[in-house]
Amino acid sequence: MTQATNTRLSNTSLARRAWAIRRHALLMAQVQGQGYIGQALGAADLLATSYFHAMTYRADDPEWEGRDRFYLSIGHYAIALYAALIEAGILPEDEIETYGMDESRMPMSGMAAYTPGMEITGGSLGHGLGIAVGAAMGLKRKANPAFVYNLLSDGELGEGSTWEAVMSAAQHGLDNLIAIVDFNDQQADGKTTQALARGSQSAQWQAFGWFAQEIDGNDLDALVSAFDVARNHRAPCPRVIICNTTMCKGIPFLEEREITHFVRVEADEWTKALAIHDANKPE
Ligand SMILES: Cc1ncc(C[n+]2csc(CCOP(=O)(O)OP(=O)(O)O)c2C)c(N)n1
Ligand SMILES: [Mg+2]
Repeated sequence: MTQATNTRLSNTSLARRAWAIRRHALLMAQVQGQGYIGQALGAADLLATSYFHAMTYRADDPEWEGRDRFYLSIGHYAIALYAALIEAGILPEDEIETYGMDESRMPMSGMAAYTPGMEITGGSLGHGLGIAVGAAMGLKRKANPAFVYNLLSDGELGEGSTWEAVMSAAQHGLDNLIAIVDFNDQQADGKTTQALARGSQSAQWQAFGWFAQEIDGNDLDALVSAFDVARNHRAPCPRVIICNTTMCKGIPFLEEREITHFVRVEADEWTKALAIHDANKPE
């Protein structure tokens, strides 16, 4: 009989989990010498909070019916989710060296068909929230109490299909749906706030009938509190946590780069990045 993983860790332990997620991602990016490492470093704290505080799942049975679902809209963030799945024991750590290679279960853009724990294929942006709405409706009809989490990016806020899904979730009162927006103020070749996602994000989601919180997405205390509040909120409406994050968080010489959507780094710089990271291991 497998046990439900329902780990509620202290914030010190969560910091260790986030550190380990960043390390797995750095090792994967090093295999290719390039990749979406900025996103993985930025989202590591919200992933640690999802997988080691908020979600219920069984590491040895990733398709267990009672699991909370984690839907990654943004296929290019796959490296970040692989790192979390490795840390959660759903993917084996020794597959890190296959990252992005032919026949690997960890291709650079996430594919549900190949990878345990990767619930949807999300390369074409703007579809994850719509899929999550359908799944949340289905779970309700089956009286399954699981939550559906959808991690979407600030770039996806410029997709009309995202806002159709936002309206639909509110219309159907999907209180089992929690959207997490990684608001890193980058969308490939410029700032999100200089494109379509301007103004108060929480006010916009609230106007559509959602319960919205906006937090520092690299602050574990704020994340834990926001996830708890989102899960326990009473009103019959969907919930969103807008996480303001810093791309490449924790590696200052990468944080300083102007364009961090796809990072290429020389071999000696990966070594330097890992050394900086390892020196900052939490107690
Ligand atoms: C429908 C669609 N349009 C365009 C793209 C090309 N594309 C890939 S990533 C990306 C940036 C999207 O913004 P965000 O996810 O916030 O980027 P990041 O924070 O990772 O830089 C774009 C435009 C795509 N994958 N799908
Ligand atoms: Mg972005």
